[in-house]
Amino acid sequence: MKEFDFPGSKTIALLFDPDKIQPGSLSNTLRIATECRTDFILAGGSITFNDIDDLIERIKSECSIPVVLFPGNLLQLSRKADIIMLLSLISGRNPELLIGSHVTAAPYLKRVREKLFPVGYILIGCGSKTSVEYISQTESIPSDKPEIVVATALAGEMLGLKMIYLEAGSGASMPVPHEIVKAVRENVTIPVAVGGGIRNSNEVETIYRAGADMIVLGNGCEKNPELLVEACRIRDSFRKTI
Ligand code: 1GP
Repeated sequence: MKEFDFPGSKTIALLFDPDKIQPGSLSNTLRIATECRTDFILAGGSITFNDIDDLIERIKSECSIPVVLFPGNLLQLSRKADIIMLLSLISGRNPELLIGSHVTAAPYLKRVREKLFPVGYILIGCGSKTSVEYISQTESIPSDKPEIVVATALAGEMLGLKMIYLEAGSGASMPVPHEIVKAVRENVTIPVAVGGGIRNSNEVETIYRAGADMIVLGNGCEKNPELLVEACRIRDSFRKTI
């Protein structure tokens, strides 16, 4: 397998949910993503109407950006991605999402061990209830309780997870507060990814400044590709200062 510097420092990941892609716009978004050197494409979503394999094949046929599987459920398992996030929903107490699904998936994933990347997935309550909260049947951590987020992230690191993903939820009314990103960054040594509800360049800059390594932008970039272009420009300016 080709070695990817995953997640790297100051990266932008563009998330495609197979159920939310606008017909006809994927090619254009991928062209823009390539032009602005988007680091990763994430593929996944909360429910499954459309086949994840089809989406990954299409992305790979149209661009060479590494594809990262971001599976919302067992129907979204695929060995076609370059990297597979093995997500543990550590903010919740749903045993299926802490170990049950992993047991079911392990024999299937055994053949692609080199692609696996274990991630501590932490939901932060940022406004109204999100799809991921409802579908996972878990409660997010309130955004005014940074100490609980930090303790959860620390536990994830101590258990051997390789990245913490702070998730406000797709379409969240506001992103994860920068104070939370900063508190987690100061307490764990593994990379920190942040996603959900990021809609403008100020938010991208604030979240990077708070210490995020990876910023995840969702399908909103299809409607507003300028956000992706701006986010990559901000990433480049942060990289120059590292
Ligand atoms: C969701 O973090 C991602 O898992 C992206 O969210 O669609 O709100 O950008 P948005």
